[in-house]
Amino acid sequence: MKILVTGFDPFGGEKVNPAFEVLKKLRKNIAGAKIFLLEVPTVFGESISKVISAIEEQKPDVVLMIGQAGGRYEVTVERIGINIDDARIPDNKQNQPIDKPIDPEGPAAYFVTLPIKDMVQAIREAGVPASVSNSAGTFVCNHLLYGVLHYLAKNAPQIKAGFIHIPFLIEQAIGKTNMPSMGLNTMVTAIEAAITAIVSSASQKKKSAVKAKSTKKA
Ligand code: PCA
Repeated sequence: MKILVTGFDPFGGEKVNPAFEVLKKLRKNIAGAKIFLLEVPTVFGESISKVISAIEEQKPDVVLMIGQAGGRYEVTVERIGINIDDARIPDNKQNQPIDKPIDPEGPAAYFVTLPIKDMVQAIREAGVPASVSNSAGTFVCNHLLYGVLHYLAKNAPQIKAGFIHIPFLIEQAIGKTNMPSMGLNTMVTAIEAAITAIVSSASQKKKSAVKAKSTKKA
């Protein structure tokens, strides 16, 4: 199994993005899956094309995207990507779309195709607070999530994809009053637990498919 894990670069005046910091510390083999890393620019449009090129080149089985959600307390596994760009701040190339559909011809939303509840449970069992999130926002993270799900639905529905938002790192919270934050190693533990859940749910599905096949024959 090949898993492409992506992380955004810093934006909005931050010196780091926890997503990219986590990427650098991930093990390259998790629960038997090979991990491929990709840094993604926090830019509308470019973020989607960069991930799609990597998908076409590497042909992964799973795409797991990671982004920073400053202000959140937990690791949050996103459920849905919606067809709208509505930027509160400019991206890293000064684009600031307001109320603009990502694809005017596309459906309103796509559900993530990864086992989000299993991922949340695995992260919690690894000792890290986590929950399902029903909105990835309307900035570049949601844009990328929708864009990738839209591309895969049309071109490669066998490839599964999803998104995890992580809080600020502890050092990013310094000077921001009452701002929640999380340590880097804790975030790495959470992401590795989520990946382990993805791998085991895929192998369970495979097993039950084989079982169904042999039952039919008998
Ligand atoms: N978080 C932003 C975009 C890049 C990132 O890491 C977001 O939540 O949209």
